[in-house]
Order: sequence, then structure tokens, then C-alpha cells
Amino acid sequence: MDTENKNQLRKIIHIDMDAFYASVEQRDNPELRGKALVVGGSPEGRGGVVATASYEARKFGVRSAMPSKTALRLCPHVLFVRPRFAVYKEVSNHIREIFSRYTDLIEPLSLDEAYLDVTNDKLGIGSAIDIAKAIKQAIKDELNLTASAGVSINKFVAKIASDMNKPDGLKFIGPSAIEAFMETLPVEKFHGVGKVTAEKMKKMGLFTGADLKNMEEEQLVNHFGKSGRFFYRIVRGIDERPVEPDQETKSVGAEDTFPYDLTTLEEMEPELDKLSIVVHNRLTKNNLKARTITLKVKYSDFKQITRSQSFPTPTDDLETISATAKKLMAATFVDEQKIRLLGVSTSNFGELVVKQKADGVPGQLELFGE
Ligand code: DCP
Ligand code: MG
Repeated sequence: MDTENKNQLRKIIHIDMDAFYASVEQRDNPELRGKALVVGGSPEGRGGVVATASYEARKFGVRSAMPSKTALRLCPHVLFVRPRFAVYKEVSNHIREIFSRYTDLIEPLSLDEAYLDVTNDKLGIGSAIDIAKAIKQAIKDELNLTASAGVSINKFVAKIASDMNKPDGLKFIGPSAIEAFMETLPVEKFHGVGKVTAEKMKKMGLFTGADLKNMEEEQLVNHFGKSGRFFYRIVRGIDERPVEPDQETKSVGAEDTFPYDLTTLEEMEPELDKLSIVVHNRLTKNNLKARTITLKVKYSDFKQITRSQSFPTPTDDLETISATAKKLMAATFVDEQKIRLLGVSTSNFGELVVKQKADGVPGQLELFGE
């Protein structure tokens, strides 16, 4: 059980869309409904992996990230559907808007998945189960798609729970049920346990949460490093990681340290052009425009300066970025200076855009890297 005071128990929901890309394709094309299909990959089975499979295809063992060839072997009549990322992105924005009716504490993990902290929900509903039901209903009514929800007092248990009754599931694991639940959980379900760690655990005779629970904290740390401390706590139902809403992007930039010092403007200008291209690409990819362009210069004695210029209207124009960087460089450069690093960055964005985590990669995983 969580050691927190009962009154302070959090209410966490994990929501995950069912067979996301595949369901969107079946929704938008009636001919695909009820059919075994994969999104992505190639029908000739030549190359590529599939992004996801419809439930009809999963019956044959077809799964995400499987080579097309394998998918075809398991299910010879499987249909290959081209992904339409713009549509998935649109649906993703819409579900996030639905979440935001209930809470601002939303932590997206990918396009189709998010944690919500509804301890103090905006509408004063109070019951996390009722909120999860309402969200699922809104997704059905407004998007004609289904999602599964897990409800508990922490992120880890909520995420496991959302997967338990898929599709269209809702699973609540309350505080008094957590410890018993964790004891039966196979070790590979634990956060941060990949194939390598799972093998190691099994060799040590650790198969379930109950086995992990028999270990001293120190033993777990000795065998599994920092993750060991996490395992020790999580198997007791303790996971205090907060739901962290994405941060607003404050700046977008690029910099480069050179293998030898630059001493002339002629050498620096092509480098500034290269950096500007990187910055320009990042801005357009994230749909950002900046009012301020900043040049950073580090000298061979490690002294560092920055010089900025601001514009009345936000821009993502490559020519403007590189011309400004070069102008700022020319204005600050003095002969004989040795320059080790150059950087170009942009800030002061015209619109508020939230940073996206890499799709499909839960934000915390790298903490426990294998
Ligand atoms: N995805 C991908 N490559 C992967 C895994 C997923 O491109 N290796 C994409 C396709 C999925 C979407 O991300 O539709 C969401 O991933 P999920 O893991 O949530 O899988 P699904 O939503 O497809 O199925 P489930 O019902 O199991 O959640
Ligand atoms: Mg999903």
C-alpha cells in the first residue's frame, strides 16, 4: 500500500486508444471493417515493419513492429493499409481536448496514450471511474473510436490496468487491491524490465512481483542498479512519479563545437548556414515561428557570449535566420579571435506550442535504460 496519507491519495487515469491506426482506418473506410489489416509495412512482404494490426489480424498473431513478411506468413490474407499520419494527429489533438475538459494535468506518452491526474478534476466530479467513463463516451460520440482506461492511485498501476480489459475496457485497481495485484504480476510487466532484465530475473528465480517482494532493497539495487530501488517500491504499490504536463517550448536551436578553432569570418559563415538549416527544419517541423534569433559564440579560452536580434513578426524563414546569425557574427568578430563553438537559436515564439515526446516512447523509460 502507498505510505501516503489516505486523504492525499492521487487519482490517476491512463488512457490508450484501441488498435489506434488500424481503428481509424476501419472507421474511415467501411470496406476495411471486420478485416484483418495492418497499417504500414509493404504488401510484397519485402521490407519494413508494420505499425499496428487490427484485432482481426491480431488473432493470427500479427503485432506492432513485426516485419511485413512475418505478418504475411501468419495471416496470408492480411491487407496492408498506408498510414495517414495527419489524420492520427488530428484525432490525437481531439482526444487531448477531451481530456482537458476534466484536468490540465495531462501527460501524453504518444499520439494515442496519456496519463491524467484527476485528483482535483475541473468539474468537481470526484470519481475517477466516472471521469474515465465520461472520457470513453466522449471519444465514442465525437470520434467514433474506442479507448481503454486504467484507473488507480499511481501511474504504473493505471497503465497496467488500461491494458487489462482491451478493447473498450475500463479497469479500476483500488488502493487495497494493489499489493495483491502486484504480487501476481509477471516480472516482464514491470516498468523498465525489458528482455535482458527479464532473462536475468528468471535466472535468479524471480518470476512475479511476489518473488521481487521477497528481495531486500539492497539486493535489488546490487543486481539491477537504480532500477532496483524502483522495483522495490513499485512492488509495494509505491510510485510517486507525478503526472507531468508537457512543457512549453522555450527555444529551438543548434550548436556545433569544432575540431579546430575558427579564426576567419569566411570559415564561420558556412557553419552558421548549416546551423541555420537545422534550426529552420526544427521550427517548421514543430510548427513554430520565432521573434528572436540568438547567436552564441564560445572562444578557445571558454569565454562565451550571446548576441540577439528581435523582429516585430515571428519568422521561420531560413534566409532570415542565417542572414541574422551572420550579421550578428560580423558585428562581434574581432581579428585574431579563436572560436571553438558556434550556436544559433530562436525563441520568443508567436504561438504556444507544446513539446512532444517521441511517439510511443514513454517519457520515463530512459531512466531505467537497459
Ligand atoms: N505504433 C507504431 N510502431 C510501434 C508501436 C505503435 O507505429 N512499434 C503506432 C501504431 C499504433 C499506435 O502507435 O496504432 C499506438 O500504439 P499502441 O501501442 O497503443 O498500439 P495500438 O493502439 O495499435 O493497439 P492497442 O489496442 O494494443 O493499444
Ligand atoms: Mg493504443
